[in-house]
Amino acid sequence: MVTAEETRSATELREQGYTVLRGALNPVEDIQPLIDEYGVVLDKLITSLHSEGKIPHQFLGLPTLDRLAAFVAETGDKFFEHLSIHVAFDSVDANRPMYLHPEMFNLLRNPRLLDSLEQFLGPEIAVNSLHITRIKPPEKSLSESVQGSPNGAISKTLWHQDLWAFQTDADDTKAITVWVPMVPADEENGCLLVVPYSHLPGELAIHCKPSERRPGFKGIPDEIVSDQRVAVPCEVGDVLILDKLTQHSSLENTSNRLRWSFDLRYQPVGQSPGQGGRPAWTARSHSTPGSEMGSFEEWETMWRRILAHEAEVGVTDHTRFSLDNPICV
Ligand SMILES: O=C(O)CCC(=O)C(=O)O
Repeated sequence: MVTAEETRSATELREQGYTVLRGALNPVEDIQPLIDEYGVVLDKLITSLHSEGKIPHQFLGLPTLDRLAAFVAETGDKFFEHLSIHVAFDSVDANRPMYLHPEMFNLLRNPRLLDSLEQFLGPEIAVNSLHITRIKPPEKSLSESVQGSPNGAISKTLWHQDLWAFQTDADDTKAITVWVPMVPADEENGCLLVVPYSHLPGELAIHCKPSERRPGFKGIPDEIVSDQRVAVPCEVGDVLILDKLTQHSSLENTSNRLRWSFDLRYQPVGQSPGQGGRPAWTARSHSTPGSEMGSFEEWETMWRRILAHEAEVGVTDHTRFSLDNPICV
């Protein structure tokens, strides 16, 4: 059932390229179980890394959010894959770590979330495999190398449009970005910045890859991004929806608090996912409920198969960075 409020959100997304669904999720029922699960997974990870002599501290006595921030600040991206559902196209390791745990699957298939996405995607909704974990400790606690070369998973995210991360066969796919904060996100701890209406020209803005002049840079050069930038603070339970052409970035975490979120991608069932052969799986189907992925175990098995297959055949980075524009060199 589509309410008047939902219709306004769909109009807002179409017209300005983003919309915030305030209170779409219940912090206690929908978010806290995932925080609790991270606490357990992190504890096991730290215990095992420490017993193998790979980390000197166990960050004991800290609540989950502080322990997560302290662990990531100290280890950077070294063990980040264990905490991340993003699988980059740069490894041929079938056993690479990934955050494959039940509460993550429960968030991807959360009924309240899917209810709120129907207004944008219709009644047949698939999860695109382009989903990313962002765990950003205060910037000042990060190593100098991370601060000098921002890594959008653990430090600020540079300007980009999400379309760059899709292959061209997904150009017509009606994928949307669904940004879910695990903690309140504001201008101090690095909420998102968007350029309203930047999706309307309909073309991919120039995305540069790292070059001699811009080592560590990947994205749209700041100087060609409009000044009309809007910060989008969110509370836990809010969900930010972005068009895949909307230009966005994140602010730096200048606070003393953690900034933690997931950016998920959903699309209508049956459209091309544009993810190098990784399938989009059905999370909701009113017409064929039996096609929905029913259990965490199925999801885990799907990913284990994907990783094994990619290790066997090799994977290629399919993103659309350029160096042929003068601004990129
Ligand atoms: O959370 C962030 O820092 C970046 C999120 C993002 O780029 C996205 O949602 O596409």
